[in-house]
Amino acid sequence: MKISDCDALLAIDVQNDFCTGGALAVPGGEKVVPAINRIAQKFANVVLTQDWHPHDHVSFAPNHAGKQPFQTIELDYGTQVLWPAHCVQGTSGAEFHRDLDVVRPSLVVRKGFRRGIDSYSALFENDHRTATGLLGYLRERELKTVFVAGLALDFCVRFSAEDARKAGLEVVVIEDACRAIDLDRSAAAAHQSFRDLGISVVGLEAFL
Ligand code: VGL
Ligand code: ZN
Repeated sequence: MKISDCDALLAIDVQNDFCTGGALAVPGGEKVVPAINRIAQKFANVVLTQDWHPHDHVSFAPNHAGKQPFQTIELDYGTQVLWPAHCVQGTSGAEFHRDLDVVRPSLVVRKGFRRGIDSYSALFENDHRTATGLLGYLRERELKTVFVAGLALDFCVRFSAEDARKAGLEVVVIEDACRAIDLDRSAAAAHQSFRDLGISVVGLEAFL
């Protein structure tokens, strides 16, 4: 695959809490780190996202009496999965994995920092209206294709890829550089959505 200056690599939420031993560990989450570091060498434009919640965030199960992690609640913007408390602002769980290359990226987008709304996507929060600013950045920088990798394939990678595609960008998900939570077949649902929306899925061999 030939990478051009109009391409961006978007590495989603490669943070301690999504890796082994973390508060919301994604199976094999840390395995994306060497893959992302290697691929990032090929890109002139690398963007990181960082899930960045206040301790009283609406998506945390412990903030809802009688609720357990992975149950859902209805909020005014729709159904919200309740998660274990994770990626709390300023904690070590919210830091990037220590081996992630944080030097090459030119932008870090924090998301999920409003108490009352979750943000899976790097572009829009879960109300699908509140912008993070990343779409404006991509447009102003005239970046046309977004390669997406990171955690978790079936939540933040999926929502980011969908929003970028719906905004008219070309989107390529680098499957081997992602890992899924896979709640209630959510990984299969993500793949179906990628097919429906014309989002490409490639493996690491595309970058050899
Ligand atoms: C994520 C659940 C809650 C993710 C973030 O990065 O996929 N999932 N917060
Ligand atoms: Zn989160």
